[in-house]
Amino acid sequence: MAENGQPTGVYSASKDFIANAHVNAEQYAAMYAASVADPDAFWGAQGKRIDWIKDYSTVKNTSFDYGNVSIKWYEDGTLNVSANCIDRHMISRANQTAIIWEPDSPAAPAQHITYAQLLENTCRMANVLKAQGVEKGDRVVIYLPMIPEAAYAMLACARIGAIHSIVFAGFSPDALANRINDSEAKIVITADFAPRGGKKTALKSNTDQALLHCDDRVKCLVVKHTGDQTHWSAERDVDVKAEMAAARPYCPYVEMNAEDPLFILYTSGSTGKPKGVVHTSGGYLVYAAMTQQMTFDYQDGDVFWCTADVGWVTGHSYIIYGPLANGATTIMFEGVPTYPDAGRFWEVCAKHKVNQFYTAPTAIRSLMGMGPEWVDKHDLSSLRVLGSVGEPINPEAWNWYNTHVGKGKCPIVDTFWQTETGGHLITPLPGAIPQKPGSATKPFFGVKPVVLDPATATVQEATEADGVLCIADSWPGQMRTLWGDHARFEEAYFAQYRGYYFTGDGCRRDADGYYWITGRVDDVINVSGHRMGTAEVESALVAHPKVAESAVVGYPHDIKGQGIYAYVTLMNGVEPTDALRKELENWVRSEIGPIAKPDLIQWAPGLPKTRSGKIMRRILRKIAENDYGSLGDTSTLADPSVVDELINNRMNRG
Ligand code: 6R9
Repeated sequence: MAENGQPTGVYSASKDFIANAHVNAEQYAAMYAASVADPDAFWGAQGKRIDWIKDYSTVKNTSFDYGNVSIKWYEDGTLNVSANCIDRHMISRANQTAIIWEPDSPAAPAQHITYAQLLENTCRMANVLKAQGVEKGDRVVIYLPMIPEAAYAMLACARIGAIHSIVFAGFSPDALANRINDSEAKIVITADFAPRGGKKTALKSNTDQALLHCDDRVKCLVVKHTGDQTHWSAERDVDVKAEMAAARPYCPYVEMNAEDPLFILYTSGSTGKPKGVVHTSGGYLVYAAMTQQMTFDYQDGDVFWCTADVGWVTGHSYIIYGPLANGATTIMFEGVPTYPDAGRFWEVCAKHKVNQFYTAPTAIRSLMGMGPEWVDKHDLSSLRVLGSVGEPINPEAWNWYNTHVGKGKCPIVDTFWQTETGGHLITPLPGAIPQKPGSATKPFFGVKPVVLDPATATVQEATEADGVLCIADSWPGQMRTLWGDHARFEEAYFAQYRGYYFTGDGCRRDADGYYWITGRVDDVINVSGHRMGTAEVESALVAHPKVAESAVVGYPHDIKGQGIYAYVTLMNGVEPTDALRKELENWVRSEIGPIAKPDLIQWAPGLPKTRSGKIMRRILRKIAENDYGSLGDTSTLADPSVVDELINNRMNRG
């Protein structure tokens, strides 16, 4: 509702909502002030929301000092994350549903997995891993569809102290092999096939291909999910379901230090190969649990649905760790929003009486295009809070979400955060912070955002500011390092703006102190909420024998947020044809995965380069945006005439 019924562009929750919320405006102000004034006291108290085996005596020990960056929270405490997400709920919630699994096909029955069943299945999986020789500190790669076994596998790793590294099931064999090798994993857990939207991805066959490039000792655990035939290697492959059925139903959990790694998750950076973001156990869990409860105003008994995939950080923190640490009922959805029709999300919301619904702007935009009738035919009266994540939400999509899904009565939490941050950094708390469509609003507790002038690297003190977004001090959910490369960690996040964590995002702060994320300022693009380095797509393209050179940039795309625009220079004598364009699209699909397929490929006989040979991406971005009137200074180019050629043959004339 707009305040006073006026279309002010500021939306507040109802009085009733505010009265029952965990946090109201006064509480937010007081708690936020306390959290930044005395982080030790604040996080010392918040740490008690999880169970410790040995209590911590220190809370925060962190330094953002380039050259000596070190981040430790609760460092002498010990705990087990799996015990926190399962065992501790056994007294009061053994028969409560922990996970509702909704399969790809609505004709198949949903599964309601209780906390007691979650414990048993996690223990069986843990025993299977142990029988395969997995020990504390070992890495386990998980390459699974959105099925309950993915949750069991994550929690089983946490239970025995193994470090999981999930690879999104949409990634190609090459991407999988790189991640198995970089983390030196002992085991990969996969499934025969991944059904999605009525189609099947051959995960086992992808894994077979990946393992050709890995150490022979890597074992392959296979969940027979669809039951379709796959190639089977007797010495290497293990039938997970059969082994689980035969395994002991209980497995003791291991005592872990707060700073022992819980998982690695690879994400795209602006340069080089994907980065293995490392999250540890204690601080991450405290932060995931607290944000899940506060940001969504999760109340005991609510049904929580985050539509992300566990292959992304959102699935880690808000399908598995946050909700389960809080004893919630969390939905795990195998399918897609448009199968069998554009009403699937809303059908599932009605069927399971979902209270909090959390999705990405790209999904909202694509459903918006199909018309409101798909929403209107389902009973959405159970919804209380709506969430958005992954990219800025445009006001048009915000309004549609608010009107058609929330019926004007559900606060929308636009949560800004990153793989690196473990949980929400800037977000409304629904009972406390009025929303402005398109703004992530205010910082979460303990988070100190600063806006820096990128030219001078100075902090802008005025309330109204425009620049790059950094964070001035650590919070418990922050990543600790990059797997095997602490120097790269410091270089990527702490070198450019000394003393600060650099998010890579641009940002504006308005007169009310609200933050508006304006998108990445580096060579990272955001396609349908999936993060991608332009360098990754470029190196896939140049790996093709007919490609001499390529430059990839993002351009505005109505549904995906950003599309992938590739400029390709072919080898001498190669004919640029539509067939070759298709071939290159398929090539990138198979090198990285379907999400990386270029939307537009422009043949570029030459690329705009400086005299020192650097590609001027600024110019290529402008041409891709169809905004070539304001190219800026092109005088430093080695050959300015290539620009006219590129403009004349541009692909995006919309
Ligand atoms: C959680 C997740 C992180 C990047 C981030 C930013 C963009 C995420 C956003 C948002 C505007 C939001 N981003 N949430 N931009 N408003 N609410 O998405 O992690 O995949 O690592 O992506 O996504 O650009 O830097 P990740």
